[in-house]
Amino acid sequence: MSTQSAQETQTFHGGRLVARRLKAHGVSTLFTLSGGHLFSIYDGCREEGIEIVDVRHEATAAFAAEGWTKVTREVGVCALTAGPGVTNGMSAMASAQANHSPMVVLGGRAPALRWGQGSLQEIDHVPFVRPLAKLAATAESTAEIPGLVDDAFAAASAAPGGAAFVDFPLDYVFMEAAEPELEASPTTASARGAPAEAVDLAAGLLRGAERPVVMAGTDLYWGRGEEALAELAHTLRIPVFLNGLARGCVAADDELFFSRTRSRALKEADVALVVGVPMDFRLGFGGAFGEDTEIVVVDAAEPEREHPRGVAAECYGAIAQTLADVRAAAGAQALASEDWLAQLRESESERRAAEREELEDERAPLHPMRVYAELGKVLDRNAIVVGDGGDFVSYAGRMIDSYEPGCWLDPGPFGCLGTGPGYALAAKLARPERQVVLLVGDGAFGFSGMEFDTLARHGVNVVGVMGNNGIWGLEKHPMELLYGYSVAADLRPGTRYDEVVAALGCHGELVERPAELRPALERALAAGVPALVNVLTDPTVAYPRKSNLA
Ligand SMILES: Cc1ncc(C[n+]2csc(CCOP(=O)(O)OP(=O)(O)O)c2C)c(N)n1
Ligand SMILES: [Mg+2]
Repeated sequence: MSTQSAQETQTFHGGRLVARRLKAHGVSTLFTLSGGHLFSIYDGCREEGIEIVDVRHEATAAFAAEGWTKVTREVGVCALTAGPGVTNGMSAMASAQANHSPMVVLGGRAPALRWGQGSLQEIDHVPFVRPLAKLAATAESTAEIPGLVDDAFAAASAAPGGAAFVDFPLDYVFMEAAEPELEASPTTASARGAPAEAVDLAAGLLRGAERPVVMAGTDLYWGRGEEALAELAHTLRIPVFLNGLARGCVAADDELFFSRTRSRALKEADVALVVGVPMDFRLGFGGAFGEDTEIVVVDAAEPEREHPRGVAAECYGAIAQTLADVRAAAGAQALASEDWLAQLRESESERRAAEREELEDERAPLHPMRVYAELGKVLDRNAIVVGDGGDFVSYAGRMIDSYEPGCWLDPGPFGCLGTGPGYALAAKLARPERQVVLLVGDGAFGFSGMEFDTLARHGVNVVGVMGNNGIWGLEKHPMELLYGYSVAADLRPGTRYDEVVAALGCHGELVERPAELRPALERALAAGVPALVNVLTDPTVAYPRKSNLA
């Protein structure tokens, strides 16, 4: 480290100051789409060795930042140009808010000197970004840039995570200032678990349980609680159900992992340890559990919304530590849960056996289940699978098994179509040695299909698998059920999206019959360029849906 006086004499332009703080926080990659307001940040990144990955829509830049975070648990960063660049990135900020994904959004901004005089793309982003962000602020001088970037990382990372937004007036990023002495990487999350009384209450409830369950979600992943959860579940013998980013935190082939019996298990549980997941629509607003189920909530922070039902214990604090403390307080002896586990295993096996017919379905166009049966045969254990679509992705949610944390990326409860290519781009850049497979509906493809150009230009070999049913399936089927007809729900059947990506420099495959699928997948995975396997799927198949969205 250089001395204080040496640092004070050295000045950098504002963009370089931004980049130097990014580097200090370990950022290697910046997602962006060009705009003059960002040039000096680019120049700074170039000087600091931060890779600049440019995309075709700012939504993708911001989704890629979120995707980076989701795969690595390191804060992802994007830079959006002033005005429309920032407005285009707002869906991703909302998505990060709903997913608790820490990310930093850097905004360009019209010059401060002329503020209010009508510069190009002059608009104050802060008021409309603030409701979506952990922090929304404007640099008021060049000198304050480094501290503000640090504030953004700290705000984004504090549980619950989310987007932090800082914009930089054009004049301030071109001007120079000295770099203050700052810590190398100042953000470290608190590791303090929940208070002892809450932990003891939770442990006592679990000790008395005969039909315990763990239902864990996204905050488990953010809190790096997978090992503590596995230890607790295995010691006490508790079946585990996972959703969101918690998928893979207990491997799909772990003897305590269950998925098909979720409805039954949650309803019949006497004690449910609900870890890192809100009781929102995905858990029937608490109604997924039985009326008499005693709920023990474990999360990183107090909930943003009131719990929709009474809970018996609440443990708020660092999740990994809290789970370890609950395990210690509950003792090392297994619960009396073996009968319960055996019953669940039996119904899990029955449900899986009942799927066999669909998995072997010979129809053309294909049944989505057949698509996943074939895909399952070529996926590596650590493949990263990204879902972007309606029914096609609902089937994937059921069928794709995850064995490691950070291997399943869906949009989460904000449910924004078009997230997939950004997530997949970031995932493959962060984990180039792994398979990254993007499952995409034909409808979803329309939002960000141009990003296959981005994948081709940057040599990012994502393999897309499209369920092309020629409809907005997840909307068409429910509307027909409700009204007996549907509007605004049809797309063009059989569109050659494979030819679209081929025109963009990717490898395209069309699959019309089941037997063609596996060889096409193998060719796509080996293509050495990004690829899309355009699978024609049966539009009459509707995902059997139970969850109450409203
Ligand atoms: C940005 C956005 N717009 C609209 C929706 C509503 N929506 C949810 S699923 C869906 C249909 C998706 O169609 P497709 O990707 O073709 O998948 P399919 O259901 O046909 O398998 C729509 C329109 C949404 N979730 N996000
Ligand atoms: Mg569709």
